[in-house]
Amino acid sequence: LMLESALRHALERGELEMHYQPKLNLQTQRIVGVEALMRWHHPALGMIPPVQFIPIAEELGLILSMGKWALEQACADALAWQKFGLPEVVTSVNLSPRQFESRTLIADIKAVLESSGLEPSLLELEITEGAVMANPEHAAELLRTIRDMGVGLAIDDFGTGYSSLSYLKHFPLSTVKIDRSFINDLSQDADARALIDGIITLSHGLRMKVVAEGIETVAQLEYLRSHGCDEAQGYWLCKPVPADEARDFMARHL
Ligand code: G
Ligand code: G
Ligand code: NA
Ligand code: MN
Repeated sequence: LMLESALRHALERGELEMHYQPKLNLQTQRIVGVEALMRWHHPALGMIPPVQFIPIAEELGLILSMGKWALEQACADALAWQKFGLPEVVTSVNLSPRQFESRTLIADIKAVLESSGLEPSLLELEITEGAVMANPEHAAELLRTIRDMGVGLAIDDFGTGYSSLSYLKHFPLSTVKIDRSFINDLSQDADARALIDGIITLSHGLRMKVVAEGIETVAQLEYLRSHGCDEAQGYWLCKPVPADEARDFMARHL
């Protein structure tokens, strides 16, 4: 209850912050993207993790304004990195199911691209299986509109939700993110490896890029590289860090 009322003021009080986790291209060894992840720094309660506050924000409908702010902040940071002289990277922003259902989503994306001046191809939106499966026909139309704007679309936590594979063919997705639970089980579980291999083959067959998340060991990295996975993110490379640290990390890893 206390968290609820505190969250209502978090945005206006400047308590929200975006952190960024770099993504490595496994073939070129270059940093090619970052995932933007929201952080709430409450003055008394300290750092509150998104698993605690995102569901509350969803419930209270606050996720719409918070999500719009996240999009604006991520695009602004991306543009600042470009002006700093860094090579272009794709910035991925998580969209909650509530945002995905919002009538203003398309207008919000257009507005943030226009006001920031960021190239649409340098923005990617991460959505979950649940968000698109709630209303697949409506989702397909929305996704096509976003795709036609030149913005990338990733399906997040793939393999954990509804296991309907047919929608991968119907939705104009550019990226599949293998859920970190599969990566975690990779070394001791042949079934996890079979699933990973299957997701990579399937995604490439449908002309989608594959990103593995939650890479914590070099063994996991090497497995994914040798099995054709395109990109990786995880603590092994870099944890999510504030914008200036992300910029410095990218500058050190050209
Ligand atoms: O670091 P991590 O604890 O950041 O994130 C935990 C969960 O919170 C993830 O499922 C992630 O997708 C979600 N999350 C993090 N940042 C955002 C955000 O900006 N918007 C939404 N909708 N979800 C986010
Ligand atoms: O659900 P989503 O994929 O958006 O969430 C990303 C979450 O994964 C964030 O909470 C982020 O902090 C976390 N994360 C990123 N890299 C790693 C990792 O290597 N190991 C673990 N356990 N979590 C990670
Ligand atoms: Na995500
Ligand atoms: Mn994920």
